[in-house]
This record gives sequence, C-alpha cells and structure tokens, in this order.
Amino acid sequence: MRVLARDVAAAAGENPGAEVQVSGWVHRIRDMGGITFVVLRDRSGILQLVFNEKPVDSSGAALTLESVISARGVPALNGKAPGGVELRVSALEVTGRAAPELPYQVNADISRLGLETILDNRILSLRSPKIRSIFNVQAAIVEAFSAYLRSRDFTEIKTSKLVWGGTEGGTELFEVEYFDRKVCLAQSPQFYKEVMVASGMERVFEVAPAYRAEKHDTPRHLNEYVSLDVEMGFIESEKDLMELEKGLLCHVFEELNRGNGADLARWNASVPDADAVAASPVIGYEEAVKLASELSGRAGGGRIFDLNPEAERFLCEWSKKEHASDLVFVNEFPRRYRPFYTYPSDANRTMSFDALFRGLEISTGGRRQHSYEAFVDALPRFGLKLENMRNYAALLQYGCPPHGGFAIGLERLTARILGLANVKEASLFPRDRKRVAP
Ligand code: AMO
Repeated sequence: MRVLARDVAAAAGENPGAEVQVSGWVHRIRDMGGITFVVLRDRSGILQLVFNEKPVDSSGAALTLESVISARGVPALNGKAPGGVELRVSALEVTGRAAPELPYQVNADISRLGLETILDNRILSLRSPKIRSIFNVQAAIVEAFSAYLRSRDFTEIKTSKLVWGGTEGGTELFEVEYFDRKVCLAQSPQFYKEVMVASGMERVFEVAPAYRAEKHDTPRHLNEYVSLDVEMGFIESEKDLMELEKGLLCHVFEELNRGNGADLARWNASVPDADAVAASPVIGYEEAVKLASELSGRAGGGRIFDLNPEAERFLCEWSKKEHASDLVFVNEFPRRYRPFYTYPSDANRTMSFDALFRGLEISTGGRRQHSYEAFVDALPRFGLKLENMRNYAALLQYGCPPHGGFAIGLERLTARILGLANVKEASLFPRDRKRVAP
C-alpha cells in the first residue's frame, strides 16, 4: 500500500525493517557516482530515495525530472536527509515518464523567477511546492469562510453568471453570445443575493467567479476573480455587516494558524490575532480622505482627493501604527460614489463601507435600499429608468426586509495574507487582457 512521504518515518517506527512503497514526482536527482539520490515529491512533502545503481525505467532509459514513479524500499534514519529519513530503494517503476527537456524548472527557487515566467509556464509552475501552498491557503480560506457562515445559519447558494446587465456599472461588462442575442457575464451576484434574502432564506452566501472587463493591468485587478459574497436580512445598518465581517475574518485567520502553519511559513507570513481584528478602527469616508491626504504630506495638485490605492496604503499604515491592526473599515461613502441600491444614511452619505487590509481594499458592502418608493424616487439621480429596472422593482415591490451584505475578493485576501505582490499569483489560471490560456 502506498505511504505518503510525510508518513514514512512513522511507518518505519511502527514496523522496523519492513519495506514501504511511495509514489510521486521526481523533484531532484543528484548523481554521486556510485550512489544516486532522488528527491521524490508527493502531496504531503518530499522524501529522499537512495539508489545504489543508476535509476532507469523498464526500457533502460535514465530517470528524468518530473517523471511520476513508484518506489519500494526500506526506510532508514539519516539526519542529513529532509525529514530525517530516507528510503533505500529495491524496486522502481516509472509510471509517467517526463520528457528530458523541461521548459520550466520546477525545483528552482521561485523568488528568482519573474511573474511572467511563472504564469507562462502555469502547467508546470503549479507543481512548485511553494506556489501550491498559495492554493492550500486559499482552500482553507474558502472552507473557514463557509463554515463560519453555516454555523450562523447562512445557506450557500449558486447563482447564474449569465445575466442581462451589470450591477456594478456599465463599462466593465463582458458580452457573450446567447443564441440570437447578447447577454453579459455577471460582475457580482448582488441582485441574486438580495432576491434570496427576500425569498425568505434571510441569510445567504456564495463562492463563485465574477467577471470584470477592466482594461487596465494592475497588481490588484483580475478579469475573473472569485467573489466571497454574503447577504443578510433584518440588519439596522452597515455596522452589523462590519461586525459580521470582523468575526468572519477572525475565524479565517484562526483556522489558517491552526491548519496551515507550514504554508504560512513558506511565505514568511503571519495572520492577525483576534485582539488585532477586534481593534480595527472604523473611519468615515470624508475623514479617511482627509487623514490620508495629511499623511501623504502633499499639498496642491498632488493632494489625495479620494480613496485611491495610495490612500488605502496610508490608512492601513495609520491603522497599524495607531490601533495595532492590519484592518481598517471606511464607511459613510458619499451617495455619488455608490450604486443606486445603496441605502442612504442622510442626504449625502450612505450606509456602505470598504474593508482595507494591509494596504489594499479587500471588500465592499453596505445596507441596501429595501423600500420600493425610495428606490423609484432615487432612480433619476442615477440616470436610471424604472422601465429598465423591472427585476429590481419586482424584488422590492412585494415585501422586502431591510438587508445588506458584502463581498470579499478571494485572490486579494489570499495575496495580502501571504504578502504576494500581485493578485494574479493568487489565481490558479489568471485571466487578464492577454492571458486566457491555459
Ligand atoms: P466591489 O465591486 O467593490 O463590490 O467588489 C468587491 C470586492 O471584490 C474584489 N474585486 C476584485 N478582485 C480582483 N480583481 C477585480 N477586478 C476585482 N473587482 C472586485 C475586491 C473588492 O473589494 N456588489 C458589491 C459587493 C456587495 O456590496 O455585496 C461588489 O461587487 O476585493
């Protein structure tokens, strides 16, 4: 029976002198003349294999890097081997031979490779243990996010990504041929989340891709990203949502600490503790922009006028210094900056917020308008016509509870946790203007 690399030492302890079988990829080959060391890689880690003869396949061809093999042998303790144990191989089978010339060296130190090289060779670069650890962390984030919400009576939903129009603005939509007409790829499940709250489900969440036809190439944008969406009924204001998000992030961080210590260590990363999350400040939009502007120390045309990426960085530095927190919430966004569905708190401000984490906006949310009359009144302000908003009207016309929600960008959260410079690194198969393969 197959034993994983990480379990070989324990298997040897239980049954000394007995042979074990391991299977995986050839990570490294070191030919020392009489003896050859091969590092085998499997999903659990690596193991040193020792061959007294040159390892070859059944046709006599030399072993190649990245070939998939199975090896049998007796484990032996060796303080110099990774993990303190090695396997003295008695039988080798090459089950998937790799071509001798690799376009990308899987065992190379990735800090010396550029992002383009890593992404151009995605099929092989995903084999690098350090790169794969990004996606272990990502899987754990999704699991913790979902578990936390389920434990609070939220139901997971899956909504269509083919929609008739945008919710977040008209210019960033991908059009798709749909029989004899054009539809769009969903920018956000916002509308469907709200429909499901009003359906009586009250509390819903979704983990699914969202599409934005943004033309610019920045370290914070993808054209397809995974949106962690939450929506709940019977809230009073955005403050209920910020509290929920704090609890949620706190749980995600605790779970990463508990189960992903080795993945975090590979990236020299750590996550905030519960006290730090609890201490996250909340600052109103106008005040936040003023503060960022002051912190930048610039005047005149160089001043900071809105919550741009630079302001986000200043506010996070401030939060770290003054509140010992990596997280800061900005609320009370002006009505002119938020979509028509946002609930106004007064003539100019809304019950909406952004969460900034380690210098980057990771989520947006807010209370929504749930009164049909107020929605109809507000439409002209946004240049919208009721006859084009039939579905939204139907959501609000037949009894809708006060509600709101937020969405966290999965790649942005992953990137900020691990300190990745570009969100593309946190996407298995990133989509940008020029990249749609593999
Ligand atoms: P917003 O458009 O701010 O809000 O998006 C929410 C979060 O999604 C992530 N995000 C992105 N990540 C990578 N690349 C992109 N192009 C991209 N665009 C957005 C960010 C961002 O904070 N409907 C609202 C949410 C709500 O109110 O429920 C919305 O989509 O982390």
